[in-house]
Amino acid sequence: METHAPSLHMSLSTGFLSGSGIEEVSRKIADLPGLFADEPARARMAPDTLVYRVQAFQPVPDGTPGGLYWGTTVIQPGQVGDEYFMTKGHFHKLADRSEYYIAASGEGALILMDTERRARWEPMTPGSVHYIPGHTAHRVANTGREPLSFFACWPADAGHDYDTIARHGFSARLLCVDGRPALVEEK
Ligand code: PAN
Ligand code: ZN
Repeated sequence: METHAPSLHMSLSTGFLSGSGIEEVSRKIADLPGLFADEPARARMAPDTLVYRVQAFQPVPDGTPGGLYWGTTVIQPGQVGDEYFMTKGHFHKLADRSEYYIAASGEGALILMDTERRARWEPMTPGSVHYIPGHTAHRVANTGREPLSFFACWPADAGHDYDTIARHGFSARLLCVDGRPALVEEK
């Protein structure tokens, strides 16, 4: 019987994906107006400062029921004011779709918010596995001094609703308070 080498490879230590069919997106400081509480501090930073990068392997068309996607996100260490570098965060467009995140390296926090706007967070350390239930907005912050990388697996028909978060934000922000992460409610 013939064997085929898989077309995708992932480093278990960094999450870096290589192979064919990988899509990449980078989010720089200039791409993230309004994301952080201290917008003047963001606007003063070098616009091409990298905040995070996503690599995604999407073997079936967007929206395929039953399909699964795989991706790696790497968030750089850094802060805007006293808020850690973080992802934009989203609900899924098909709101009941769930997702797994697995931390590969670095230190971080998974911030979750349900539809009643109740927020909580889970520490991310290498090997920690996080189940994100449906109807739950999710975002990750890098709370450490090294890049934070994590793997994600999500349904191909989940889609991303960024709009709700862009308009209303999360109800709490992960800030560096006395040198430690603290989830601080928005006033
Ligand atoms: C992840 C995220 C990734 C980047 O793959 O898309 O970490 O975060 P934002 O999409 O919020 O910018 C995922 O949750 N996919 O569903
Ligand atoms: Zn998601």
